[in-house]
Amino acid sequence: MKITEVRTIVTCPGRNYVIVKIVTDEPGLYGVGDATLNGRELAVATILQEYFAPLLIGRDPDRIEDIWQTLYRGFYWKGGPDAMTALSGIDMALWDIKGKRAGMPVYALLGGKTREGVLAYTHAGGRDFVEVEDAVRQCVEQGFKVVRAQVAVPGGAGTYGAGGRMEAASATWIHGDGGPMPAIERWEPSPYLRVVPNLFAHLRATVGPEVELLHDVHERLTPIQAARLARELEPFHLFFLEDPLRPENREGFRIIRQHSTTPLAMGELFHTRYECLPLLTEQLIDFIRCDLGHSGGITEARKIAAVAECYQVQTAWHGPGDIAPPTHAANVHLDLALPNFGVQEMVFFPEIVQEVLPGAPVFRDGYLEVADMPGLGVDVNEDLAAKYPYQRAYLPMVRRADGSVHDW
Ligand code: KDG
Ligand code: MG
Repeated sequence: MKITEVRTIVTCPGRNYVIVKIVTDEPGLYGVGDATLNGRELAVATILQEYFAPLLIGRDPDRIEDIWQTLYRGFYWKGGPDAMTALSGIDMALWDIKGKRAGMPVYALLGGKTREGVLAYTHAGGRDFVEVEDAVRQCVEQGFKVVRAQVAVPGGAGTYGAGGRMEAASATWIHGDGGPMPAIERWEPSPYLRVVPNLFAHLRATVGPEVELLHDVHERLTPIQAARLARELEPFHLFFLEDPLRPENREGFRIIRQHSTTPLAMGELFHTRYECLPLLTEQLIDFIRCDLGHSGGITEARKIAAVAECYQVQTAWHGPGDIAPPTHAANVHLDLALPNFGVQEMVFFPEIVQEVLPGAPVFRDGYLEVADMPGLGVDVNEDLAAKYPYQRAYLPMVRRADGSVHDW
């Protein structure tokens, strides 16, 4: 069996997605993967088409590890989010082919199910505590046992990821004379540090102790600020506090750990196992949440999970709306097989995305399921995808009250 074509499909059915379709010389046998990197879609598409695709033509798609090593270690300049996203899309498509060829779902190839369903969480946000409370209640009614809660910060322009249940973190198009420009959000740590513990006090008082709650800091704090927040959140027993620090400052997690027992999660901005290592081996986090679409696909995530397992760290792979259904499906196939799975982030895709990219996991009573069909169970409708051409879009940018730039 040989790879005959690597197709890159860029489409925007509401937001931009980059899809990889790997075609083989076996009639009708192809694999589909996701290579979407929010705000850098065309850079990844160029890496796929100009650098990776020519190396794949004629290769045996069964040799996933060898192809992975070729596209990572084979290059002198390796890694980075753009190349790792391209590699992730290829990796998923190859696992899809392997499953289809074997007549087995990918989770079966990964060792088989260790659980019947995948515990899922989604987002509840609002402009004030009552709106967040209502959103959490709606999630609970829908069956969610774990909910992420975000509230707008008083005085801050922008929603800080608190735009509602189906929050679309990146779909910000502002058309100026030069085309779309990023929205600017304002950020000050003091109001944020005051409002978040009060939000969780309100939620525990109103929705009770049973629903598991978590919160995403979006890497905006300094180590000592994050330590204060983690300590002040202790009475509210968070499932985890996510991404308290920038990914560059892994040492800072030691300071948070010294001050608090609030469980910590990190990893959506990591691209390889090497970035995860110190947080795992020093037991500085409790959940590792790499993005399968940005860190090397199923092949790399399995290895990260295996190291995490040694330290009783559980997985919580990134699952927002800005990665396409094939990554969400890959998440759930891996979650079903992993012994140290923790929780899975998910979104409900709009109907049009489900038509262009069928096969997203299905949510039922708190858990995610994938269809019991060979491969990842995903596809791409290329004719429909072509009707939604790429549109340049930016994530919001963040500035302090004095006008200086801050991390998003
Ligand atoms: O592109 C940025 C989003 O993926 C990010 O804001 C989502 O932090 C996120 C999350 O936890 O889903
Ligand atoms: Mg996050």
